Amino acid sequence: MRTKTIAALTLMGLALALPASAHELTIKAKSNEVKAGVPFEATVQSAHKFIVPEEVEDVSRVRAGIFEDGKFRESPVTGSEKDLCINFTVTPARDGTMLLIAEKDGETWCVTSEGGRSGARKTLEGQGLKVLSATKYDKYAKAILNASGDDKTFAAVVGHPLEIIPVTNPADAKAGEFFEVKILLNGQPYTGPVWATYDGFVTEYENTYAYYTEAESGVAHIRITSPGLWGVRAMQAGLPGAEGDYDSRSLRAFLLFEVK
Ligand SMILES: [Cu+2]
Repeated sequence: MRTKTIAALTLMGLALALPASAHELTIKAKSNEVKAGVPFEATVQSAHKFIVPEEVEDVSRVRAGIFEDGKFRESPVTGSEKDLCINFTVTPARDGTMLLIAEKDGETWCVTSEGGRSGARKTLEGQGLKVLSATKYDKYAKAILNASGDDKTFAAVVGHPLEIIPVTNPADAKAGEFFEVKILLNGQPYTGPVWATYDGFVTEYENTYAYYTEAESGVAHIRITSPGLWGVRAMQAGLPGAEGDYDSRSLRAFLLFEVK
């Protein structure tokens, strides 16, 4: 009886927990013109549909900026309830390819006897809730802008715990051809699912991607099928937790680039 109740609660909890956990963190630039010394505006988005802004993340948990000359230069971030995104501005030191990054230090999401709740396991237990599972969702996004033939900036490794790194220069990406990426999980080759999609592929349905493959020893190939803004996504669940706070950690990564 007790087992059945817990199973039912787990299912109910999962149903409640999944919508919140499936928000994806992406970056969208307001233009494609990169010029040294000229402020460049971009947004951090959180949504279930690719590149359709839906929710303003907690700005205290989001960092965004430019990755240049081997360093992350963080910019101030401002939430916009009107545009449902987080705005930031960077000023590149150089012309050429620019790499923008966004990171979300996720809150712990618990499946409890009362449904999905955010908060550390011990905090919620302290409130008398029965916590069935506690997961921390950390998210990372990179956007490559203004890629060009002789600029290797696109291949920079920024050091995110889960990171998608292009092997193919986005400047060479073409519809009908394969785009190769390298994926690292804590610096080691990642093996697991990879999704990809592009702006406009679908606007009607959530969590719907144009392409699926699996990375083998850190390598995945995505067949590009359209010009436009592309996003490649990988995720890893079940990483070690932190006693009392969360049982496991889940990582999401998104790589964005423009196909001409
Ligand atoms: Cu969600």
